[in-house]
Amino acid sequence: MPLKTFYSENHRLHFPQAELSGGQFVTPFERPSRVEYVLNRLKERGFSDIEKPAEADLEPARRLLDPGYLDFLQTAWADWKAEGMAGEIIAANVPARGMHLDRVPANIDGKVGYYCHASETAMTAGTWAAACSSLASAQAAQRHVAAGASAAFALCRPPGHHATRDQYGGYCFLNNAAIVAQMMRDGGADRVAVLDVDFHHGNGTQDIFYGRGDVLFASLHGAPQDAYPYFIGYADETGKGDGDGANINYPMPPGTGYAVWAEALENAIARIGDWGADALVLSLGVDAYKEDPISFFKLDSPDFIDMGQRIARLSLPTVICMEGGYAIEAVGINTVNVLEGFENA
Ligand code: FKS
Ligand code: ZN
Repeated sequence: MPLKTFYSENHRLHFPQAELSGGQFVTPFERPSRVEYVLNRLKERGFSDIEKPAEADLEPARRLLDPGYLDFLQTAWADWKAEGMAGEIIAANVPARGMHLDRVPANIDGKVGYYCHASETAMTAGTWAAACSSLASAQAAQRHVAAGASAAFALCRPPGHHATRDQYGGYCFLNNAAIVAQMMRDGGADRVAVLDVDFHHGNGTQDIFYGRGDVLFASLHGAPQDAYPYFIGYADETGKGDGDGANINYPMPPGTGYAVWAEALENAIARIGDWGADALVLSLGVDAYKEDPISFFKLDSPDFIDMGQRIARLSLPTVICMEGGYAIEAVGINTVNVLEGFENA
């Protein structure tokens, strides 16, 4: 069965004008055209089975995440406008060292700070709807795999892996990969692995499963000393309690090329295999690419084919969720290269 894609054009409802970058507001790197490039490349390479997903099912999200956070996401824009705020939602004040980390302000400006961990990410009128449509694609891909397909591709936008159980940031609002992993558990998989190959550490996914032994998280990423999200993603974060040993980080320094990166991948794949995963969620970002404007690894386009081949050797039912990648013209090629490698392994 050829790999099927799930995709909703409602991602376009999320297109903020502002990203705080280098002390300026710039057009966000995470922009709608990214997925247009992926779509075009999919069609070009014969992945023509592309389906619009049914509406998102928020029940699994409510069980896995903080319900107060979901309510906030849903009502933030209306509350922001009701306070007379002129622009897009941007967090200006976040709880810092020595302050209360667990008291939710009543004021919307305060709430935004409470539920946000990175102020580069703006919210707009359509953000919630777009985040739901992104989740809908991931969920449809999960159902497709649950129904017997070996794999499916969710062309998610906005991405998800930085979203925790109660915070947005890093262009992410709902953690699609984590919600899908939970749905696979609910559907009968005893052990689910989430492999995150996006350049950035999947702090949200790590956070959600850190204390659990039934979902393993493995991430290859730019070392936190040098890369967003800066305060998490070290190799010594290995899980806690029941989750002890079920969190594996591979932080790597600026300039890392495919030889070193692929060694980390092989290690992650071996660990996932040994752990006895029954199903896999792949957080697929292609920002490890050498020309990516906000990342510092040196992968080349053919490397993404090899990446897909290696991951396919796990031979697990796999839901692939799109995450980042900003060298826009190459995003389509690199993403579809992973899928082709995966298919033709
Ligand atoms: C630019 C700095 C950007 C934020 C980076 C966010 C990366 C997001 C991502 C995702 F997959 F979520 F989209 N800092 N001046 O690529 O991990
Ligand atoms: Zn990324």
